Amino acid sequence: MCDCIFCKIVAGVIPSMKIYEDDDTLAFMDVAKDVDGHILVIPKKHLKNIFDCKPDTLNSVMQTVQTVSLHLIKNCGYDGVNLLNANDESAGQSVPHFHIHIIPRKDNDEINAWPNFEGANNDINSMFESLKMY
Ligand code: DGP
Repeated sequence: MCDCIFCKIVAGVIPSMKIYEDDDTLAFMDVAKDVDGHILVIPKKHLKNIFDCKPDTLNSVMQTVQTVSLHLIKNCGYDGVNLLNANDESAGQSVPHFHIHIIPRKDNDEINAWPNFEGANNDINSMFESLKMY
């Protein structure tokens, strides 16, 4: 087996608290204990991050993200969710198996789930020129 924590969770070698599962994806509690209800959604197949995923995988992962998020809203008393995702070590990815974090939110819960960026260094027009795809 590949030496990946999340592959071991998929295989049942490492226990996890499963929230939802289907043929292609798994949603389980994140062990970080950083915020109430922190959930991860992963593809069962080992793919490092979004750069490696084919459209079918992205589709199935995002469908599970939506299914779990709607469950949080309809059945668990939450009002919204933040979705967080890091791709590559440069972006802060610590587990090299693609995953989306779901952070359940309630009105006025005062959770800071959005980065406090320090401000852009470059003019938006020069950034647009360097980033545009056509
Ligand atoms: P990231 O830094 O975006 O790659 O997030 C990785 C997350 O994985 C982090 O929030 C903690 C979580 N995590 C790491 N090891 C385990 C584990 O063994 N079980 C569970 N449930 N979560 C884990």
